[in-house]
Amino acid sequence: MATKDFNTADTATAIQTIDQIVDVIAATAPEIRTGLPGRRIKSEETNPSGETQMAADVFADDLLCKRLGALEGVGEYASEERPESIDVGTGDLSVAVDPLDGSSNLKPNNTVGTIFAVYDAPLPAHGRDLVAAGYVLYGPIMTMIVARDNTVSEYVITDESNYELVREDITLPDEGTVYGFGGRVPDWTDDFTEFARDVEKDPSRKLRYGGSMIGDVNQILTYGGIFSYPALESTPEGKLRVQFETYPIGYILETAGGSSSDGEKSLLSVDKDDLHARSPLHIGNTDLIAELEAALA
Ligand code: FDP
Repeated sequence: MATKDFNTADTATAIQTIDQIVDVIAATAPEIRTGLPGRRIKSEETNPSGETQMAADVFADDLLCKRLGALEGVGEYASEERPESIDVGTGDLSVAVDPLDGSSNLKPNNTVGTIFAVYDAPLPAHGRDLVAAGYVLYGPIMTMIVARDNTVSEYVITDESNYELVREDITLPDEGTVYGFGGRVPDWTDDFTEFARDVEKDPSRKLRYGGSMIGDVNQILTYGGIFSYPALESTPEGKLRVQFETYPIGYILETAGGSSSDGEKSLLSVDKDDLHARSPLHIGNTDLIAELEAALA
């Protein structure tokens, strides 16, 4: 994927702001993780997508809004948890965040994550305006994936003031060995069901599905293969949100040499002008995404 030129005239400031955003995400993640145990309960509120918020969603959103919004180079902040984006300053870059992806997994204590997308445009922005994206995975080890400057890196976050580069230039393995598909199987379309059954026929592949997108995506980044949260009969737009989930995840996977799709085209080419719009998501090895698009055509 070609590196994007910045829209803003002040490229040096934009690069510095991306560095600061990554630092803030890494410094805030340990605090989010420490705050989770007492917040595995539902709040009284629903988010703009109509889902009941967990106390942890609100907590993580408040922390990230305060910290990211304080950066001079950031002009707008938006998250899955608030109806509108908010103006936080005069900077040129916008940050869109899913503060706690997979938060329904807190109850059974499965993986959750924090996703961030940095756009060089006002929100809602387009996939082509992304200049960086990444996520923190709160697994047995707290790791952070960052895609920027045409490269994907992995860091281990040890505490509020330390994170260490552990893998550079991450690319998807050539032979993808895992697959995971979200949504209720009876709610899948016939074409998608047929595709999924074909994927399963290959004995070199095995099912790895956890139900938290970041955990499932990280399996693909590690082992190669395909993960989908497809269009469903009941919800043709699927479940995942464009600004906060499908654009940044598409950007990360494509930067790592894989492909992304909404079923027809790259996730980065999806045109949606609503801040909370949704899209089907398919990410993985290029051959599998090509097969998927052919199956759904
Ligand atoms: P969650 O509702 O727990 O926050 O986008 C959110 C997400 O999790 C993804 O992480 C996950 O892939 C998907 O929804 C799972 O949703 P369902 O269990 O409703 O299929």
